[in-house]
Amino acid sequence: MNQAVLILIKPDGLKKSLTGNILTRLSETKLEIVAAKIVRVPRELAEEHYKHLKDKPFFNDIIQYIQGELHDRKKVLALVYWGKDAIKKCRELAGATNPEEAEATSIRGSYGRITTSGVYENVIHVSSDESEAQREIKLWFGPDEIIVELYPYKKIVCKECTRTAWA
Ligand code: IDP
Ligand code: MG
Repeated sequence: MNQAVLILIKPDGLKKSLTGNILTRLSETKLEIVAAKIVRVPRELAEEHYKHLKDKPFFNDIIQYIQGELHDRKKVLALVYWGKDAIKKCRELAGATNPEEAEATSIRGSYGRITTSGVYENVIHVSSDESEAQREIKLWFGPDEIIVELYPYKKIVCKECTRTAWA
């Protein structure tokens, strides 16, 4: 069954210059990239993304982590991969959440670490299931930023909108 999945290369992945390596690993899946962008992550987006973890003791740490506060890289690379069993394939390649428990050859096993303050710096985010993938993709991307029609959308006419354009 074709699925979409949100992938984030987290700030530690960018700081360690792992973008190429991670994308090469993901290309083993033969999935299609249908959206991609660099994002400076506002706190509200970070909190919404990780809202299922808001009662965890490490919540504030992972908000800072995904915003790049720990790595002097205040951005993530966000992508949507699409194709057969996309979530399972990408989660398998990513490996377990705890990089010390992740298989050594997985992305997290190869490149992740646990900081002295206990944050799992695991270089990549992969949506965990289909409903989370849909929630996350809608949070990170608008319909116009994805080159296939994943979910129903509507047209909004906004005459009074202000937007940025090239001068
Ligand atoms: P996932 O990224 O494998 O889906 P989640 O449980 O959704 O795992 O956790 C989100 C992120 O929060 C993880 O990728 C990791 O960076 C961090 N994290 C999760 N559990 C822990 C923990 O027990 N200690 C420290 N950091 C954690
Ligand atoms: Mg998760």
